Amino acid sequence: MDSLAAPYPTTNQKLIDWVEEMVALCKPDRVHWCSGSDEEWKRLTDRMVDAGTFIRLNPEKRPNSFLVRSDPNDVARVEDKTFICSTNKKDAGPTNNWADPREMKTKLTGLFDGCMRGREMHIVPFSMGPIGSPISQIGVEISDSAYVVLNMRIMTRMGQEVLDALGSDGDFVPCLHSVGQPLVDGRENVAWPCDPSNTYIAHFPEDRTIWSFGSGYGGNALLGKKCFALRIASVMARDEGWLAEHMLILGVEDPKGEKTYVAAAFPSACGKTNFAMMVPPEGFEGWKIWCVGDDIAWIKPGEDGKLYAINPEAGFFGVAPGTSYKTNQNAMDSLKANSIFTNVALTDDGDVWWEGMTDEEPEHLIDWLGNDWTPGCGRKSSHPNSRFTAPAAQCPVIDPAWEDPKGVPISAFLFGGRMSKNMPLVYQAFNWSHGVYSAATMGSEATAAAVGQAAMRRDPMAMIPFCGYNMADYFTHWLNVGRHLANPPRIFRVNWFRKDDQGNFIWPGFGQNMRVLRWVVDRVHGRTAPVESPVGWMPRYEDIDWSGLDFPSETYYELMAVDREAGTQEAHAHEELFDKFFDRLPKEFIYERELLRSRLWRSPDHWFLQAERQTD
Ligand code: TSX
Ligand code: MN
Repeated sequence: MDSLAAPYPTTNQKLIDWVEEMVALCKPDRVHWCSGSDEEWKRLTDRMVDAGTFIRLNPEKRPNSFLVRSDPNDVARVEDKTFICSTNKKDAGPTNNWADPREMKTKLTGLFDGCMRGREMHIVPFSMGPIGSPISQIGVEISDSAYVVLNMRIMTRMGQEVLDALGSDGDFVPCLHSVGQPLVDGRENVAWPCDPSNTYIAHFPEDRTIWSFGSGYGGNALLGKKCFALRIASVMARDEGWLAEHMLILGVEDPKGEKTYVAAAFPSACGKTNFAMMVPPEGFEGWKIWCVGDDIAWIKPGEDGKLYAINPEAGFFGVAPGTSYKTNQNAMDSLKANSIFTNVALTDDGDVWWEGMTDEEPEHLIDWLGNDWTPGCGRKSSHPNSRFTAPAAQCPVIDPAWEDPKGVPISAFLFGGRMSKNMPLVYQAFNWSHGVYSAATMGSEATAAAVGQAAMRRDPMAMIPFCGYNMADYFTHWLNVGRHLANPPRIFRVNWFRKDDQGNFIWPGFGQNMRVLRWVVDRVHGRTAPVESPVGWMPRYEDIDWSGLDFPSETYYELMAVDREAGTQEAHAHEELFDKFFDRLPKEFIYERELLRSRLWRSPDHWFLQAERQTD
């Protein structure tokens, strides 16, 4: 019998065998190997417009761009349906859902059996990272969703070039995806097929494969991103001595043209994309921020004992609401064309709008559910997790080295949460293990409605939803990576979100964060000496470049204050996190915590910046 999948545009037997097996399992009507060509893009987008899934935006306002409305029940990653399927439950760790790999494969084989009947199977070869870079990896996603294909074409390097790079014996990560809605028994297609009641996002770290069923949205369906580049890649990184991190990468260029690269991890809703392409404020003429990536970093030790990072992605899949020319002009300019918008509102002139995009609300919109919307109607026009998918190459400040196959040298790691009290604007860790400890204990405040009080949600390295193995082993891996580096990056904690007693943000944030970055760069190059505080090395007021901003030293010391009592409570709270990992927690963390407690209790009053301010 002739194969549906032939002719093959590859000689890779492992790939051919896997595709044949998946065709037999999923039973699609047609099979299409994606080339990544413009003709293919035109054919798929035309088809999606005809099917009513895509709305073509006004070509004068937003060329080659489309709006998509998902099923209202398929709007975000589904963490409770996300599984790490390692042989031993303990290898998934206490922060992941675990399922037995054989049981999960049996269950999913049942769900995938015939799931593509009446549909086309797309085979999407993709490279995470520049094709041919020694840090890059190849994946192949099989999907029955053209939305997935078109997003993968923006978010990754996709198509024939990747098959050529794969060659006949190259290795790849097989990623199987279906929206889970076969067109059988006379069922009509719908604009956004999905199966929320049977959704599973399953990772098999031991054979490095991904099976995703039932959802067409974001990280559930674009399997190169969170599933591969973080969950599976973190396992590869552990085994091979590198890091796969939930980090943005940016380059700071000083007026002399010297470039310093920084990688930074923030939990969600901290403005990572804004920070990644920030515009320096007034007073910083000659300084420039270059963006390498806004979400994921793959980081490997180089021959010179430094860490080198690539952005494995080729696009931005950013949260739309709150993105504006005021908060992030470079993101706005990145999505002027060739972009896909999901679950935002449609304007009367065929463009998109979302909450926070402009100061003035349009007089009329079609909201993300397809209903009429007017200002004051009491509903949001866009879903809070609505997204833009835009090519990174369109970012006006994309770093000239963003596709350099050897990566960019990382001089500093920043870790930051959202804390309204007690956490200073910035401090530098005393050393690598103290830095890893600081990163592992970070988190963000979530308002616990019941108590009406801010509760800490710990999110070590912003990796809680994305580490593909036991996070205690992940901490150990971090400690080990630093130990073997001759020139490890310096580690910093930052917090843009401290509030005063009236509940106002103390720090203006956004472009003003450049002042913090400048101190980080000065520290990295040994150009400034810090003060030793109980929590870490800190800048004095006069160590920060204040040109162009009127920021009084009293306010600064309020922002930087470390409180003996509150700090001790915080250190105590770390135990709660550590208890989860008990037997596998690195010993270093026990000692770091004791050292922190000792510094907080035994330091004389003048070591506390709060006290320094009062005695000035
Ligand atoms: O992205 C943010 N960043 C990083 C930017 C480079 N946001 C938005 C967070 C939600 C996603 C911030 N919000 C930042 C920040 O540094 N800081 C704040 C808090 C803040 C909000 C509004 C103001 C100031 C601070 N407004 C005025 O000062 C007028
Ligand atoms: Mn992310």
